[in-house]
Amino acid sequence: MNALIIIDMQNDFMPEGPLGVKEAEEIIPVINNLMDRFDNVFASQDWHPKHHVSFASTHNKKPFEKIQLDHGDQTLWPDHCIQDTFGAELVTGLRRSKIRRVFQKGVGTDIDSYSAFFDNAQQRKTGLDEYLKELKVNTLYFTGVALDYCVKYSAIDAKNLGYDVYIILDACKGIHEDLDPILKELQEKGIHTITSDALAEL
Ligand code: VGL
Ligand code: ZN
Repeated sequence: MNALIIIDMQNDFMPEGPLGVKEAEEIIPVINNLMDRFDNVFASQDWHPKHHVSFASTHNKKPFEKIQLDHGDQTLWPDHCIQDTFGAELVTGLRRSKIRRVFQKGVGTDIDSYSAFFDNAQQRKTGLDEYLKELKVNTLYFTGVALDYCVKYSAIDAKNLGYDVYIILDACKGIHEDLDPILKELQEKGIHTITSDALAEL
């Protein structure tokens, strides 16, 4: 059993949003076209309370500075994906009706969550793993944003949780210009990369 996992395709991560990922809107049709090929489709949703610990504004600092928290470094971001705002909604144009369930993350005020499975201290679970295991899903295909943050950490957790993991490269966009070192790191961990064209031929 396989599943397509769509990471954080939300209005605030689109190019015009406060934490815009370059060209992120280009992958909406790519993801939509992939949906029918999978047994299950799930999405994650970055879902922060106001004054979240990951917001630079909370600390009177500038976005992209780093601070030290108990469990490690925290990069500070512009305010984004605040619960119940338009920016936190799944992006307009995504085929919402095809998504079986949406898992929210980053909901605690004092801790961030890049992964769709656990918070950044690897403590709080989102419920995604339990749900997938109940459905006997063993192979995961990741899409969405940002390839170098939430897609990356979700894929690493998925691999550690025992899934066979693929990242669909043309269905992801990253924040950094040079994604090659990240792709290399992921491949070294046994995570596969594939394109949607190659998938169509399987
Ligand atoms: C993300 C930074 C902060 C992501 C979420 O979805 O990759 N990045 N919050
Ligand atoms: Zn966030």
